[in-house]
Amino acid sequence: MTMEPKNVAVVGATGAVGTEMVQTLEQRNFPVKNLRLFASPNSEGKRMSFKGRDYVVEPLGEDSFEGVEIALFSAGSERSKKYGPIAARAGAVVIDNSSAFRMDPGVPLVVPEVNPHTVKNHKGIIANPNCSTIQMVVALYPLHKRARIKRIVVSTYQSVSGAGQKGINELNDQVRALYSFHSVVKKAFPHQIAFNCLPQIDVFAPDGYTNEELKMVNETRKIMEAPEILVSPTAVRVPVFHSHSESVNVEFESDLSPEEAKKIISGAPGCMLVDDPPNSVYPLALDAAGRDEVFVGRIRRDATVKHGLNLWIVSDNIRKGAALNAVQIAEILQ
Ligand code: NAP
Ligand code: 3JN
Repeated sequence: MTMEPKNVAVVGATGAVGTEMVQTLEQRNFPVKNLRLFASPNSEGKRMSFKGRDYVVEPLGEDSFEGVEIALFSAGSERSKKYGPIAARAGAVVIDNSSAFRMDPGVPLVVPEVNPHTVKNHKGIIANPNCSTIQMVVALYPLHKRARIKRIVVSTYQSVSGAGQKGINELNDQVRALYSFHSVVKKAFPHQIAFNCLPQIDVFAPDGYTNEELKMVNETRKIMEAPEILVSPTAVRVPVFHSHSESVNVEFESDLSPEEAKKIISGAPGCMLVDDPPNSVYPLALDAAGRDEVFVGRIRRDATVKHGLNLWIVSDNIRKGAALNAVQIAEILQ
């Protein structure tokens, strides 16, 4: 089916996610009639390239969306809350990367490999899930369809690019500072991230979990349409530039052998099995960077519970965790 060219806007185009969105639209040859790029007033006049042409970044305003048919938002939840409904009222379908609308019952929360059928229910806004949730459900949903998941215990190892360009800069700057005996400056993270692991992503809720962890609980249930699944998360920031890794322990309702799980993952949309531990072959953050797939390995039985498996899941958080997932949603809309 040929896709009708659309007027597309990218809001937050100069950021880590926005830049990747523009590249992903180009790489997937998304049919763009006219492209508008929006960011903060600081970026006004900046030039970005798309399909060999230069585009000028414009400051975001209430009148930015006239004629826009698809608006990809990645400028933070405050901008989404304010400008998302304005864009939708102007006739655009908003695909929002922030948490602003994810748990709104009237807004589809979409991972194309899991619940593409929910896209059609949109009323102008579609939400893109959190990166840590996306890669986990892409890998677990095909296993859930076979053996029904009861409980997930997940620990994440999240790269600094999840905190945007400022997170990438901070790891870079701190490593350089430490190797030249300068003092370390901390802004993007609550502690030094270079040569460290921080068990805090975002702020703590009263129950002791961080917002990042609560997103994994609530979003997983909504996307998989399985409110009964129990999710016990710990989200950790690690000194890695790109890709999030996850250690995932799953309890199923019925038995699922590691061999069958590997077979299912091998054929599952968006997944790639990388699992040959004796030869030290398993998913790695460095290998996943810049790739589209969710990589799954170290699949093994957890003999301490009735029907348990352990897995190691790795994916590029800015790509499948944000930009690619959003562009895939736009492709479904066509
Ligand atoms: P980033 O690198 O800091 O980029 C932020 C973008 O927002 C920049 O383009 C910035 O423009 C723009 N912006 C900031 N204030 C603005 C304003 N007042 N008006 C218009 N544009 C404004 O952050 P990022 O990593 O790309 O993430 C951006 C957002 O995407 C996050 O806040 C989050 O909501 C979402 N996100 C989602 C996921 C996910 O898991 N799906 C992952 C990461 C991020 P300037 O360059 O001009 O400042
Ligand atoms: O820290 C990460 O690895 C992912 C961060 C995502 C993020 C960062 C700032 C604001 C989000 C998100 O997508 O949930 C938000 C937000 O929109 O709340």
